[in-house]
Amino acid sequence: MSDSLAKTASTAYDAALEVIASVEPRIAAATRQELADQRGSLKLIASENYASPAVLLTMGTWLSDKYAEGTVGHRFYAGCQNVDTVEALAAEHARELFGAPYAYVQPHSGIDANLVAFWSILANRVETPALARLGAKNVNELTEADWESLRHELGNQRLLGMSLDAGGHLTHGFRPNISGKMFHQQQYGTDPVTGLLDYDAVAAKAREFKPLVLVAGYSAYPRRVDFAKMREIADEVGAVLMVDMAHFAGLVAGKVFTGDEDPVPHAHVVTTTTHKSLRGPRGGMVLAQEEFAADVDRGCPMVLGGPLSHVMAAKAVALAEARTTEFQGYAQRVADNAKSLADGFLSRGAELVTGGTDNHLVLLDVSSFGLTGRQAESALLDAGVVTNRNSVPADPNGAWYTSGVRLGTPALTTRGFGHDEFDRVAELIVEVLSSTQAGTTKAGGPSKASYVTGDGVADRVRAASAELLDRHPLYPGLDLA
Ligand code: DSN
Repeated sequence: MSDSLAKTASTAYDAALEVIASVEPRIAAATRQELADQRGSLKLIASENYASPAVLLTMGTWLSDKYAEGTVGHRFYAGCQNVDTVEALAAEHARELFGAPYAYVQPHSGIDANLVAFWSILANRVETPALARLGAKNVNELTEADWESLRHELGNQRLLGMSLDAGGHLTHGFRPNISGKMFHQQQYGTDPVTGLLDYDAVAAKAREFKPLVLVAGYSAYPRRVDFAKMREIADEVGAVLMVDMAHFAGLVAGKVFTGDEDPVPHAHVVTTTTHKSLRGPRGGMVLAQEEFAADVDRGCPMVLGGPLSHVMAAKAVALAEARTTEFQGYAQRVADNAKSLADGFLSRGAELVTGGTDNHLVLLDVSSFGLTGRQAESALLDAGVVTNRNSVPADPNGAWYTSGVRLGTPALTTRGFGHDEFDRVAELIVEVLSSTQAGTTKAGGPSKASYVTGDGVADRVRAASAELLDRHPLYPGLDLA
């Protein structure tokens, strides 16, 4: 952003916060404080980023006030001409950026996008053939007996996805999640020795289980996936390949993942968020092959509430940004920086799941420091390093305490961090974790939550982080007290 635009943005935010403060000053204060906090900490949460002021400003408008259920040119409300413009533009940018035949930009989040994908797959592969068989145009025409039988059929489909502790997402068939309840589910994991995806094992499971849906994608797997291979597996068993690229959409958009690593040409349906490595507003999106377009289009109002028009507008702005060569450079730096971070850990003796990374994230196994993920996450937060604890494969500490900490490079790369800064970040993290010890419970046993960090370490690391952060200010030129 140029100096003069930064000045304009500062004025815009100051004015906006003054207006907000006139109604609820505590909200204005918390909003200002959030900027100060984000500016003052090392944000390493792999699913977070910093959207541009243009993206953020787009969300604060009266587009929010419009109901627009339906799709472009086919709404359940009058007066949607400007929402049509916004949604059509966002979808056009998405199609062109990703080379997708079809894009649906209404989902409010990644989970919503996945629900729309499940819905569209069930509609396309189960409901439509059943209706054709029964000679009905839609479910309203079915007899009660046929409707009961169709509901039974819809509710008895199979889904095979990556397990949560191997790096998959809750919505990939984790039993307590709706995806694990609406489908008969099985999960594939990673190789117990290498921690890597074993495509032969996935294929064997798929042959045995014969899922309707094979889900690929991850939220905590530090490696790339061969989507051509996943499609071969899906085709062999007659499954629909659904890829959740929420975490790595920015690396696909930025052409770091191409060929077999680009899910869009290989999957039937691709879902994503727009706010992680893609660096847009908080939201979701579905890309699909033409055969699924009509079913995905019925996402709202059959699965989703009314679209957030102000957020769709911000998606259009972010997608326009992602179509630039500047964004491609950013995406490559995200991946390069993740390697620098991983190398920084490995050279200091820390253990990483899979022994490294080739995407945007690193999964640090903190059991070698004698800590749970929860203790490590808290000790790091005390030192101004914001991470999130995460399970490692076959985690003995479960999904709450965990044995891992997940770290991602998208946010700090946006600030301008490079190799040297990420090496230093690894050094600081190792310093905190090496000087932290697990605490004890009231009964005197080992605690999974309490911890003690060596005297002065957190303050020293905070000061060292501040030097890095000052070198690469967040939203430079944005002058807000
Ligand atoms: N919240 C996302 C993440 O942190 O990966 C998953 O839903």
